[in-house]
Amino acid sequence: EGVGPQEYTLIKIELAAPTATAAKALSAFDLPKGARVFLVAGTLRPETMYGQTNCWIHPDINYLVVPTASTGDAAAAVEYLVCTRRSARNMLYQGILADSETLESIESPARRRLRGADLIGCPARAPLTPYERVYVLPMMTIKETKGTGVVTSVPSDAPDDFDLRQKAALRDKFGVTMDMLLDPLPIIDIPELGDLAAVTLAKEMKIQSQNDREKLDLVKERVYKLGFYDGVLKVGEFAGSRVQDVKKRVQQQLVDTRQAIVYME
Ligand code: A2H
Repeated sequence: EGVGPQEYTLIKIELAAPTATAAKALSAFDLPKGARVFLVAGTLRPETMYGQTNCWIHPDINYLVVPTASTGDAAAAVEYLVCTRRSARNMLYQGILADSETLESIESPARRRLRGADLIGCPARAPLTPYERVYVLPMMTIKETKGTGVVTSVPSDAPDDFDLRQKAALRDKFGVTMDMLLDPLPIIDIPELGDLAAVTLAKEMKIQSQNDREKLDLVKERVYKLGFYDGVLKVGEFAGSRVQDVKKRVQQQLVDTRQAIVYME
């Protein structure tokens, strides 16, 4: 990790229909009628959002549910973000949150929190991916000290975004069913590696689990570098363009359409 501030794109993934467990947990927050609830996933790769297949949360993290700054449109429903307390504090300083939030309200030990486990299995809507619904799934390697504590899954290009199909015990523990697991989508073509680079390299390197840290980091590094310098988008408005030429434009478009927020830490 670098020394300077890191810029993340926070992708707004809207809860579509909460499960019974999630609905019960959320009802304790007394959100105003019509409130929209978004999981916000921190990413360094907004140009890969065409390939999202699910949203990762950590089952044991207690998340905050924070209102965003008003758009000036009084009729618009209030939007709430699900994120770690640490990232909410950063968002406060960056003007992302509603004026009602203060350092005291965020730091208060009495502040109600939402357990990640309660959101597992919820269908959600993510921008740019062709899947109409992606599901909230558990990931144990999410760090509370990075980004928002929510990660979006792009298995074609992120070797960390592993496959729960091979994890029967983990699925059973959290009530994850096979229909929640969507296939990786080919979105970026990398010469020599093809259009499912992370999947291909993970196979080649015989990566068995998320605990193969060394191998995973090698693959991550390679896919990231090659994707950025040699990758060409295959889908969407910028199909045919090189990743490095359009990364910023994809981010800008997501921000302009209020589907993402720029966030620093
Ligand atoms: B990236 P860096 Cl396609 N815990 O997004 C663990 N990982 C986290 C996290 C957290 N709290 N918050 C964000 N991340 C992930 C896309 C992606 C990412 C692709 C390829 C590589 C990649 C889809 N997942 O990251 O330590 C997020 O995954 C490889 C570096 O700040 C975020 O970008 O460098 C990345 O790690 C940020 O990691």
